Amino acid sequence: ELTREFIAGLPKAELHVHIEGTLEPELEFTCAQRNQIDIQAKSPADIDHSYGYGLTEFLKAYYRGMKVLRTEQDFYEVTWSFLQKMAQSNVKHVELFFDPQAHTTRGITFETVIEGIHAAIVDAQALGVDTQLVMCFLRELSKQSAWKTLASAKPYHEKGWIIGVGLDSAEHHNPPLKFMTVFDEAQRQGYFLTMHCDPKQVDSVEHVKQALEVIEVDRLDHGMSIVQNADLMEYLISQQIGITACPIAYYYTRKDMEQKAIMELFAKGAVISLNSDDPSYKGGNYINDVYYKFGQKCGWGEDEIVQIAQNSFQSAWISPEAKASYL
Ligand code: ES4
Ligand code: ZN
Repeated sequence: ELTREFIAGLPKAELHVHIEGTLEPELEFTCAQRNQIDIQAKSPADIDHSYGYGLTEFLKAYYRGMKVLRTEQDFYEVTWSFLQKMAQSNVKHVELFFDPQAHTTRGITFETVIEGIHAAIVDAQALGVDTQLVMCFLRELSKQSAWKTLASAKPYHEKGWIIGVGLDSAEHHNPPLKFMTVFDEAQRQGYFLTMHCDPKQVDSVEHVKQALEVIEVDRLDHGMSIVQNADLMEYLISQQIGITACPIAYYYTRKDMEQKAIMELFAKGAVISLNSDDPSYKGGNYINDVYYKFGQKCGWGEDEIVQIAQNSFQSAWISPEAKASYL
């Protein structure tokens, strides 16, 4: 029988979490006060991270919440608070998404964002949490804006502070191909590549196909619609390309955990991991909650959960030596 204690004790990697999506009401309130931003809340209890159904409604809440993040200290604190939780959850390795354009478009500099986040990452190493940053482009913004962001990131990539690039936010009419040349250049510069492909997006299978065959991503975020195309699924599995599932997060935006697709991918030997996505906006469910709730739903025991944790390290962007130390 699966217990919370077993999951809590298991070393894991979290590969799909957005730092802005970990901002809890308490810190949001603190930052709002410190920065004198009126968020119409007299206390953290007045801050509501719930929203209706669907990606658009979620994104509205997500962008509204992060407006209180303005200074290096704010970015430090949101990251530090999250990484402390990861240390307490036996998460050994985190690949952390951040959305620089969600801040630069509000007049916050790229430097402010990355310096704050990075300082917390350095401090969390002492807690036994190893963290790497993955910079996402907002797909509803222009290709030119993504190019500019890639240029801003260059000195930090060269220092080893950012290892990968991803693509997130509003997917409708914003397919992977829109950013093909930007991803080509990122790959040339030595970044790992990943992309969100929402299984509920109308062109989802086509987007997965573009991500795998044209962009040649190193990992796929969501992408659960891949089970609808046997050739693509066979390619993902034979190439052992990691795929990150966030079943509890899906439940909050789509009322569907994609359980069937996840179980099929798992049974067929795909390197599939379980992740939290935006825990503060998905009912406060962090990675151990995701493992427990989804594991229960599937009727999994310890063996399956151990395999999921192994998959998380297997598909992490870490050295073979580091991987061997976790497996
Ligand atoms: C996201 Cl759930 C989701 N979908 C698309 N983009 C995102 N960014 C943060 N969470
Ligand atoms: Zn995500």
